[in-house]
Amino acid sequence: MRAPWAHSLLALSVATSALAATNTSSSSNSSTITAYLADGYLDMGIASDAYEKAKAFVAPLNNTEKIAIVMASSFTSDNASWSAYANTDGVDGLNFYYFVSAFPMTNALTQTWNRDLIAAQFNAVGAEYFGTGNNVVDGALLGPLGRVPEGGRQNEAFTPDPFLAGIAVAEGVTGQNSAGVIAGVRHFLLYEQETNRTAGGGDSSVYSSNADDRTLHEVYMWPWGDAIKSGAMAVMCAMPRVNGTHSCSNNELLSGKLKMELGFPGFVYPDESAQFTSYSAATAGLDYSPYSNGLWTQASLSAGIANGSLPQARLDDMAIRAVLPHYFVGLDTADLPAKTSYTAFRDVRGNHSTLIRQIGGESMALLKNNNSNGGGLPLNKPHTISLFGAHAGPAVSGPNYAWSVGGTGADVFQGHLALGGGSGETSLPYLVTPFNSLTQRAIEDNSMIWWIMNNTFSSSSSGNSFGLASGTGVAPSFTEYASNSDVCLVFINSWSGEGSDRSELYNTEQDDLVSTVAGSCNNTVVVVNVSGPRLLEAWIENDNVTAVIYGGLLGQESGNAIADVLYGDVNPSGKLIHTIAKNTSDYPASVCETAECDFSEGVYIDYRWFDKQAIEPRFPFGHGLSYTTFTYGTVTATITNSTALGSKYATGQLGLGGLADLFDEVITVNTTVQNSGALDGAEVAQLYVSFPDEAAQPVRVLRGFEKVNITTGATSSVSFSVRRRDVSYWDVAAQNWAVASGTYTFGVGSSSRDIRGNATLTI
Ligand SMILES: *[C@@H]1O[C@H](CO)[C@@H](O)[C@H](O)[C@H]1NC(C)=O
Ligand SMILES: *[C@@H]1O[C@H](CO)[C@@H](O)[C@H](O)[C@H]1NC(C)=O
Ligand SMILES: *[C@@H]1O[C@H](CO)[C@@H](O)[C@H](O)[C@H]1NC(C)=O
Ligand SMILES: *[C@@H]1O[C@H](CO)[C@@H](O)[C@H](O)[C@H]1NC(C)=O
Ligand SMILES: *[C@@H]1O[C@H](CO)[C@@H](O)[C@H](O)[C@H]1NC(C)=O
Ligand SMILES: *[C@@H]1O[C@H](CO)[C@@H](O)[C@H](O)[C@H]1NC(C)=O
Ligand SMILES: *[C@@H]1O[C@H](CO)[C@@H](O)[C@H](O)[C@H]1NC(C)=O
Ligand SMILES: *[C@@H]1O[C@H](CO)[C@@H](O)[C@H](O)[C@H]1NC(C)=O
Ligand SMILES: *[C@@H]1O[C@H](CO)[C@@H](O)[C@H](O)[C@H]1NC(C)=O
Ligand SMILES: *[C@@H]1O[C@H](CO)[C@@H](O)[C@H](O)[C@H]1NC(C)=O
Ligand SMILES: *[C@@H]1O[C@H](CO)[C@@H](O)[C@H](O)[C@H]1NC(C)=O
Ligand SMILES: CC(=O)N[C@H]1CO[C@H](CO)[C@@H](O)[C@@H]1O
Repeated sequence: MRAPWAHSLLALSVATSALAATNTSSSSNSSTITAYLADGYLDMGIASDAYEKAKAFVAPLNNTEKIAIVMASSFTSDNASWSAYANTDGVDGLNFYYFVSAFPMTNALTQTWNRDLIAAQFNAVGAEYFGTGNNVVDGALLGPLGRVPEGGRQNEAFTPDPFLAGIAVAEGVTGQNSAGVIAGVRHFLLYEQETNRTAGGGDSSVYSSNADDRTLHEVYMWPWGDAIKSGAMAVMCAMPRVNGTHSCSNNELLSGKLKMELGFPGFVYPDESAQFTSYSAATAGLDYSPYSNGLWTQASLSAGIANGSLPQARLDDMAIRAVLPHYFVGLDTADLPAKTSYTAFRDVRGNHSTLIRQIGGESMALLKNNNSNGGGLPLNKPHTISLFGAHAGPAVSGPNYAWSVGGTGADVFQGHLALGGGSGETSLPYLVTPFNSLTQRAIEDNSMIWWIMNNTFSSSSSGNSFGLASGTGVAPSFTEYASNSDVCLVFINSWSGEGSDRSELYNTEQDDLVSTVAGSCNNTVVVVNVSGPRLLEAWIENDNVTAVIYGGLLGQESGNAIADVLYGDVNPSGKLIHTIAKNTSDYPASVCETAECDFSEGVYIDYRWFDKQAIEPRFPFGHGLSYTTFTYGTVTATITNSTALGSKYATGQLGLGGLADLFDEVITVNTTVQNSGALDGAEVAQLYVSFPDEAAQPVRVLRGFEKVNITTGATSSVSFSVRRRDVSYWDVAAQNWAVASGTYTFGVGSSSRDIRGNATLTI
């Protein structure tokens, strides 16, 4: 069912790592990096039992059976029986199925900065996979990370900040695996845009991402370490090339970086149009392929074994890696239901709608709020309310829409937007729009509610001649409704999806709508749901715009979640996961239109770039207000493991996620946060680290966050645990993570540009 452009992701390129270079295959190219689990190079840790079971399962099999496994076939023989995995798309809910839930998209989920909710959503999605008989989730996207603000899949991804993405994906992987399904993580690596990811089916013009070694490690590989450490057992390689070589045939990337450096013990599988070679994909490190497009068959792989193109040890390793995740998540003992058809009534939703609404509400960031003169938020039983914009209510048909935005360059959705396109488009069973939920509120509060659910409605065509005959004394026009309302709610969105990047970061039609309404309404509240960063410059400084709430795409309960925040049932606690710039040109990168895409901005994406260049953002990364206020206490920083910090370079054994000591907790940073306002609320306290010069790091990087719920007047203590890797930089010459000597500053605050207290430490 999936379109050929369905997923893609990442390919790293290659600086030969010291670790990887030592193990080369003797049986094929001497330059080929091998990463056979049987060589014992990896401490299997939490995967040890699964590895032993996988080895025992594969040991008696003959090559026919091993090849069947790796080419995603099922078999039953004297020795064993094996069922191919059932994988399907949908990081935030199953694609295509009826009677499944449409969860908030990952960009919204991440805006909660709430570890428990991230785990809970991924677990609930996993439960719906299990219930429909699917056992591999083509799931979490660490690629795209977010280099390109126009990137079409930013709504499926976490955030351009590698630290936050890493913490979030770890929660997600754990949550999903514990539902008894295999959390697939996509796409390895440097897949940062849709444009030219395919080239009319041919491979020659698929773009190549070229990043330097330091950028590769400090930004793009970083969150994969967390994913693998937490038990990611399936990794999808991507459509683009890296350093000129297709990701799924890229030995340096798959065997060098993913398996030898990040200690990945499971299987690599290709995106649907991402496998271009047969033996060299296998020797590069591709393990399992439901999408080999005929490149892997019993005949071709047997011939490869026979003539030496495919080493026997490699086939054995592929089979073991393919089987290991089955044991890791307990599919050997689970009672996985038979896979259901897309349309059969097997309702797997449980009570997930409650979680969906909670996440939606907790994810919205309050960017601006001027509640003097009775304006702004939260709303308090307004007498007259008007709703403006196509995003306020349902599209003319729905709730689901064309699956692909590929090639359309769609930037605005003419209806309430709750999902992106492509593999991010879960099948909505229903959609609560703001129109639904706000009408209900108006009924409860005895308010009066008007609407114009069109971005360009022309008052002249509406027939002013009806005038008073409309029955309310107010003709349906932007200005008439706006000037007669206690509060004017304007709804705007930005749409994108797999297969197409956005063509703009703001939309004139929508911005004109906001300005028109604000021109006649001194209490204009704007609700923004985005697929990626959206500029707000056209109207953000207008004093009549009293409040702005901003979030990702919220799934099936979208309208309820928005109303919960507008009316103060939920006190906003979302924080931006990307920087909102004043100008498009303030961002360091945009869509690459050529075959070679050089990541020349290096590690400086999102706020790292704004800080380096001293560019004032409109709203910084991490920003988000509350209906209450928070006061921070003194910050302290203490070394908790000086043994670990005694050596400059990481020295531990290679385990899942990287060298084991990278994950040692070495420093604790403590502070307190007081709720100094009149309402209960939650604050996301953020830890930013500034390094000594030797480390050559950005001005500050996020290295911790804690979301705390604090009742009015109360004080919470907040403690950040800093790992060795969090104070390390990638030493290109040494090909290892190093801790620089010198003074580190630990700044704690409410956003990346609102540091409330610092502590320093010399290491
Ligand atoms: C790509 O090439 C650059 C420059 O040679 C190198 O630093 C980088 O590590 C390579 N990337 C990968 C994934 O091999
Ligand atoms: C592998 O084993 C199966 C059944 O156990 C058998 O049918 C098949 O012929 C064997 N293949 C080879 C190549 O020996
Ligand atoms: C061996 O290396 C050559 C050149 O780098 C490459 O074309 C070929 O595909 C490699 N063979 C294998 C089995 O990896
Ligand atoms: C809007 O204008 C009205 C009429 O002048 C005034 O009563 C009200 O306080 C104003 N509201 C805001 C939020 O400024
Ligand atoms: C909005 O209304 C105008 C007329 O005022 C109409 O031309 C346009 O098609 C409408 N837009 C949508 C998306 O329905
Ligand atoms: C603000 O709204 C008032 C009507 O309440 C209007 O007279 C004024 O021009 C508006 N100001 C701006 C800057 O749009
Ligand atoms: C990349 O995409 C752009 C815009 O679609 C196109 O003009 C260009 O030819 C493509 N480049 C390659 C190498 O395919
Ligand atoms: C401190 O670090 C050392 C060296 O990595 C490690 O062996 C030890 O387990 C750590 N201690 C604690 C309490 O984490
Ligand atoms: C705060 O507490 C409320 C009420 O118990 C709960 O609904 C909400 O999820 C909590 N938020 C956080 C961030 O823990
Ligand atoms: C930091 O806070 C944690 C949790 O409250 C506490 O256990 C720890 O002792 C504190 N550390 C220091 C150095 O104050
Ligand atoms: C914290 O340190 C930074 C520089 O590292 C400085 O700009 C900022 O003003 C300090 N903030 C506080 C609250 O001390
Ligand atoms: C660095 C590394 O992982 N080296 C391994 C290479 O493979 C041999 C066995 O074939 C292991 O003993 C080494 O540890």
